[in-house]
Amino acid sequence: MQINKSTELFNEAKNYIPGGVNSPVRAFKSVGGNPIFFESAKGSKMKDVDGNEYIDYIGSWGPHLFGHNPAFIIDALKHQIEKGISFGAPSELEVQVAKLLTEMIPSIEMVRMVNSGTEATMSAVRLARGFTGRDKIIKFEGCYHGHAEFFLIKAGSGALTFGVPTSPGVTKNNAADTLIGDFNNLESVKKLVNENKNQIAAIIIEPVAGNMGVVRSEKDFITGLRDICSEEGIVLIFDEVMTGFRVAAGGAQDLLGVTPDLSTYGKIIGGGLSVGAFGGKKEIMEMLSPSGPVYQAGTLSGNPLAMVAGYAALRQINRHPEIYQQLEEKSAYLQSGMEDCMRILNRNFSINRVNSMMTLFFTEKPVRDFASATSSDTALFGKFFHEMLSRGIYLPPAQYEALFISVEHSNDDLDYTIKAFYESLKAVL
Ligand code: KE4
Repeated sequence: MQINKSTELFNEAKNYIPGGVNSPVRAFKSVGGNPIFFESAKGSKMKDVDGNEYIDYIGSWGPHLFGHNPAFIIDALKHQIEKGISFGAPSELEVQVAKLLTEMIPSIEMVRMVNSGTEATMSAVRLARGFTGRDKIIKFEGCYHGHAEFFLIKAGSGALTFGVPTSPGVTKNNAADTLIGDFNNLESVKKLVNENKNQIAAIIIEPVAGNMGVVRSEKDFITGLRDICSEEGIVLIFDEVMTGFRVAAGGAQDLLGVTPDLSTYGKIIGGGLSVGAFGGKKEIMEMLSPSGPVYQAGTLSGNPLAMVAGYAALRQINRHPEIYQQLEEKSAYLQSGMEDCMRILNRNFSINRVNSMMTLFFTEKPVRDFASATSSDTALFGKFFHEMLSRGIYLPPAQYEALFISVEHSNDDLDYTIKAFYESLKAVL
């Protein structure tokens, strides 16, 4: 496998871009080696600048439910691009997307479009603080909600991967207002709520965590959070940036049967373009400027080009809910094949999967929380990652991430991946 041009580009990139990348988790820091630079992608495949082809399980970190460059999104973009990319003024497309989101997610009575998951979660917390008049929030160790300061305390994803769960630059006051609960431990939440009576504006959670690796919230825990928030006047925010339209047509709130007060979205709802959204109860959302005093804004929020891509993706989901059964079958087939391989190799690493998001943890303990997730052997993961890469399988370059299966992953792709998995695991054990 030739990767000369990738390496040249990375060395050049480091002169102009911090760490040579525009998002840290892409940098291969935790797995070693240099990141691969890509040139094109279609369906389940990506091609790098040296002409190597890979089966892609990152899917741009979640957006590509339908694989890369699905025709129905490309056609929508081509049609719109001639008419206008961004107006900085309202367009019918924004109404269509907002209306469709409220039809597809029952808890969304009103919604505001933004440009990333971070903007969505950051704005949802500000709205909850404005609505309740309270300052504090509870987040959970290992959950990642984007890079707003008050989230970068014991965060997951890249922050955890690089061993800096609490980032420099986060002020003491920010940290003081962010309380940290233990995922799947309701007692830890009850303790924080009792110690901070009437001071907590919101509890924000990934209802199915993807950023400590995949860890599903347990029923008693997530229903207990709902009860606590209802009793204490705390806004329950489901961060569905990753799980929204990924784990079910109605997202994690549909799958788990728990209704949040606010939900945040990103990734899939942009069809691959920069779109985020937050929405929920009308009485809360109407606190947002210009209908209310809580300020939030964005130059490119709801821009027509992003809206047509997002609308095309959402409409495809709405018209074809059967894709989730297809994704379940594909993903279960891959998991089962991997487990068969581990049985042959006499290993029992934990695989956590919720529909088409999955993590192989290099630990033989069941993984149900942050502590068990971080018992994984990240060095072994790094070696495994490169063995798979050398066989043309592109996995997330970090243990504490989720991989994603798309509707475009064929049985041949999955069979080839299972074979590569066996050879790669054998090579590193
Ligand atoms: P963005 O600002 O990256 O669009 O979304 C932040 C975010 C918020 N909430 C959840 C649950 C998320 O997973 C994310 C972003 N996910 C990471 C992958 N674990 C994005 C990849 C990256 O940081 O490059």
